[in-house]
Formats: sequence, structure tokens, C-alpha cells
Amino acid sequence: MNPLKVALGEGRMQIGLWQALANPYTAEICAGAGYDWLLFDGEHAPNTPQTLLAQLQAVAPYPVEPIARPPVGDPAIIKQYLDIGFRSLLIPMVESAEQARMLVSATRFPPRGIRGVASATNRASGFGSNPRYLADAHEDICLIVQIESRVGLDAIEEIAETEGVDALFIGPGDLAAALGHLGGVDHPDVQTAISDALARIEKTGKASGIFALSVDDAKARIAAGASLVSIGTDIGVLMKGVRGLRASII
Ligand code: 3PY
Ligand code: MG
Repeated sequence: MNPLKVALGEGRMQIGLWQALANPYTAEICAGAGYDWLLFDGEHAPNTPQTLLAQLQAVAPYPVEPIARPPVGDPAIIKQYLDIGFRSLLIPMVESAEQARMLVSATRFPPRGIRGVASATNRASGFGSNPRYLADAHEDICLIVQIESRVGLDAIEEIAETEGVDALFIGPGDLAAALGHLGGVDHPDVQTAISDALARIEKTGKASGIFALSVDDAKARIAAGASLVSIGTDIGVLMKGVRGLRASII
């Protein structure tokens, strides 16, 4: 059972922390800090399947769901991430129901989809020790798609209707850029677009999520009904802590 998938299906709040340090040691520290999920970033952090694997192994003993974000929604990369043991995925830049269906298919073995089979040589199946893996793997897949472009905004309802999509997640940075406000996530046009998008996702019945930009932003999004909320990053926490410590002594 994937507790993140179950919680999103039941509309329960899931609080997460972004992992961009690409490091198993810091990932393990974060894994024990009480978050529901950690996002391991293959899009904007220096991660490879090898570094992601080391982080997965580091957090495995902790009650936290690891989510991986590939650099792009490519079935070949998705296959690798699933094989090393991720079962929750966040896919950037999703813009249509057709693309969403392709992504769902990439996470399912035939006849449900197109995922390639490596049952006895992958970590996800316990190196072949789980005889039910091929039959049951799809039940634990949690597929979260990012809405972060104008085209994506236009397609929210059709993407949400796609069977196998568990949640829609707003990427404020890319969305701001797409709306003509690069670096300007606070611009009123961007904020209105985000609020409208979250409200539309909510209406579809699928879980909505967002990368919050501050504690206040996170609280406001939670109050507005978002259930999958990233409230910070490992880099942000380190920057704040290390600078604050230095500034606290003369
Ligand atoms: C963005 O802000 O564009 C992101 O993808 C982070 O969630
Ligand atoms: Mg983005």
C-alpha cells in the first residue's frame, strides 16, 4: 500500500519537503523529521538514477513516501525510476490528456501500459522475491502531474479526468515564466492564475498540490484546500540555518 496515494484519494493533507541537495546523508536527516513525503528532484538537481537510488536506500527505514521528479516525462526514464523502487512520481510540464494517458501507460506493465519488464533484476520487486510484483505494481503507483504552462492551465479538467492521474501539482516558477513574469511569482496575475487553477482542480475531485514559496504561502494554500503541499527545500533550510547562525554571533 502506498500511503501517499491512499491519503490523496481520501483528500487528506500531505506535507512535503523538496530534496535538491542530491545527497543520501541529508536525505536521511530529512526523512526522520516528520514529513509525509520527500521530493527527490531529477529535473533541477544534480541527480542520476545512481544518486536517486542511494537516497531511496537512505530513507527506506523511515515512515515517509519518496517521490521522484524526472527531468521530463519520458517512459524510458520513468521505467528506470520505477525499477529502482520509486512508486510515486511527479512529472513536470504536463499539458494534455493525451500526454497524461501516455504517462499513466509508462507506469503500467502490459496489457495495462507500456512499462518494460525486468522483474528479477529490479529493486522494486525485491530483486524478484515478490512474486506479486508484476501483477500488483500498478496499484501502488501514485502519479502526480505538474501544471506549469498556459496550455497546461487550459487542459486542467481533461488531465484531471485521466484515469491513473492521482493529483495535479502547480509549479509556480515555470507558470510565472509562462505568463510573462519570469521570477515574478508574486505578481498578481500569477497569484490569480494559481488560485484559479487550484480551485478548478478541486472541482474535478482530484487532489491538488503546490510548491509553496514561504510558510505563509503554504498556510494559505492549505487553507484553500490544496492537499499536497511542499513547504520548503533542503537547500532553503540549510541556507537559512547556516546564515542565521553566522549572523547570530557579532
Ligand atoms: C516550479 O515552480 O516551476 C516547479 O516546478 C517547482 O514546483
Ligand atoms: Mg517547474
